[in-house]
Amino acid sequence: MRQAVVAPTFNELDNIEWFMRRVRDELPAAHLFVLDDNSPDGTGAVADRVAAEVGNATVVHRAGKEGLGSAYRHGFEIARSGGFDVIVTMDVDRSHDPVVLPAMIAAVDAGADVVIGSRYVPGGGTANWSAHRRLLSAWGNRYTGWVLNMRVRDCTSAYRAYRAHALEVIDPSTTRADGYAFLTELTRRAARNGMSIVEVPITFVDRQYGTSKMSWRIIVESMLLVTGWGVRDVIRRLWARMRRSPRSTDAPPADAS
Ligand SMILES: Nc1nc2c(ncn2[C@@H]2O[C@H](COP(=O)(O)OP(=O)(O)OP(=O)(O)O)[C@@H](O)[C@H]2O)c(=O)[nH]1
Ligand SMILES: [Mg+2]
Repeated sequence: MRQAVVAPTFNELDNIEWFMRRVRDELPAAHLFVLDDNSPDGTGAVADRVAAEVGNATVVHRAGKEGLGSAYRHGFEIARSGGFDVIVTMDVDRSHDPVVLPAMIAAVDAGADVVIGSRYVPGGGTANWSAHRRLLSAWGNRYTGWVLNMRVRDCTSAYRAYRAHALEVIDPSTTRADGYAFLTELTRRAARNGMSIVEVPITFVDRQYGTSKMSWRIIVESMLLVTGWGVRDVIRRLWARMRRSPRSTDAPPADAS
């Protein structure tokens, strides 16, 4: 299977070289795509140098910071036109340990459409997170799974492997969200299309170098969108039930006059 790894970066100077070399160690045959949003700290130039050293890597230099969702949509499009069979997405900040990569690829090989590196299945977890971040993420994920009626435990993990065909059906190009909601939307589309979603346990390590781009705006965007989708789903289900019910009819009233 031809593998691509898509990795967006913004100000990851302390992490980018480690990341590219570790991914190359774990997946020697994968093509690595780094999408850098013109990081002011010079991440893009370091990525260019390391790409030349490790080979089979492309650095896409984007004009400016446009958000994670935008970078992923761009990366997916490039991977799609490159004819890859499996597309992996990862954070560059050492939160996603490349050691799990072979297990994720193996799960796709074994038949999964979407593989999620999951903090909330047995064997998974978070290291060195503050209590408030742990609670926020754990409850955010529970709420999302419940509202959207999905069995997935970790809807917002960005550590994933997609079968190329699954990504065609999910069609990320028609999503608009940028933060966690973007990841939730892809998960939701996979679940609604009856895809096989497999969660592989990971230990998520909080970033130690560089600065966080997490913000309240991203969290609020995510919660509002998830709630909106959930309400829409409930209305759709009720509507479908009403149309199926023997007492309801689509025919107009016999005589309205
Ligand atoms: N190209 C691009 N990459 C981004 C952008 N924002 C974040 N990233 C990258 O996306 C990945 C995840 O972003 P993080 O800042 O780690 O987000 P997070 O994991 O939710 O939060 P922290 O780990 O607390 O920083 C990292 O590799 C970032 O460098 C962006 O606007 N453009
Ligand atoms: Mg991070």
